[in-house]
Amino acid sequence: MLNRRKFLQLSTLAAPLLSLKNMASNGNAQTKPIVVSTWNNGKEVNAEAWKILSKNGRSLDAVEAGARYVEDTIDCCIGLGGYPDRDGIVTLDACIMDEHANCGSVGAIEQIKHPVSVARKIMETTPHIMLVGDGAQQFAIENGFKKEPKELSAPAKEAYQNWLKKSEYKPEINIENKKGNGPFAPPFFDDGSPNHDTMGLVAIDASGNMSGAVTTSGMAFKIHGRVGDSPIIGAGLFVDNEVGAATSSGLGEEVIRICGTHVVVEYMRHGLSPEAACKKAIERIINRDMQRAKTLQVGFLALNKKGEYGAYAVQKGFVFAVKSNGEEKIVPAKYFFDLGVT
Ligand code: SD4
Repeated sequence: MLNRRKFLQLSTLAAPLLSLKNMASNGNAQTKPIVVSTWNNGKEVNAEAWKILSKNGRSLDAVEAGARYVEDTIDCCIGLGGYPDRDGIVTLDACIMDEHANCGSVGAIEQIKHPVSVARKIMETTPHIMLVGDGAQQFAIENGFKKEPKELSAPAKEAYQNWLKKSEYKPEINIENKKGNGPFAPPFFDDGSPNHDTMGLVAIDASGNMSGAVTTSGMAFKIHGRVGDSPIIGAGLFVDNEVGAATSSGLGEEVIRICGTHVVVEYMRHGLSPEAACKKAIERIINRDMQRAKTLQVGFLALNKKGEYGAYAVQKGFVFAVKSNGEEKIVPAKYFFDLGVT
């Protein structure tokens, strides 16, 4: 039986559309610059980006620096230390987009430490947007990126060996409040959310220009060659310098299906606040198949041109980090389902 809280959350799906006016602002407008990042390791990522933003640097440089920082750490979900696919190979997805709608992207690249910088190189030096697999790696090496060893990080190796015991192919992702286990699980917030995941960040610089970047090792134990939403412009990241920017985390297939971040930005274009826009995009995922939605997680995070930010998720547990002159904090996103262990 649904408890009252869950009923209230679900009933919002059936509620008539609120007027755009009511949803237009959540009142957290910031002075620029500002950067917002997914998950609670967004705090350190924001700090890296802030080194550039606070010196009147370009938002494109700031988001790249933030993504590179986390690509250098050992993390379940980002960089070469992340969990591998079901063949035991780490493949990375990343993208970047600037204020002129220039964008670059890499999918399923192997043995390259900074896929976000490869994405930027593609954006700045080729007529293309996306390179994948061997071609992306070849391009990276030709452009001075070092080919790194293939070995898994110690925690990834342990997680993979555990997974191999059953080799269950379950693309169920990241329902934080189920409390995972394994080497990357702790530390958790009190509410059960983990301290890391795919990194998506969007920023406004002192000149008022917006950029974004995403970097990830994607879904753990995926089929070799699978590419998620993260490197797909309009799915894992979208920036429109006149309106705002959005990024996503969670089960990429669900985000791709609805062109998630493009949808969020379009809702903002029509006057919705970042949080309301993220909520409307999440509703699309839930309305498609509510039973299925209960088994997965997707979170959207958005920032509008005014510096207002907001997020919404399918499940409890998605958090994001904010850094501006006035604020430095982690914010739990609102959500539809609380299907936790309680
Ligand atoms: C993917 N969206 O590969 C990524 C994974 C992720 O939280 O964001 N996890 O589908």
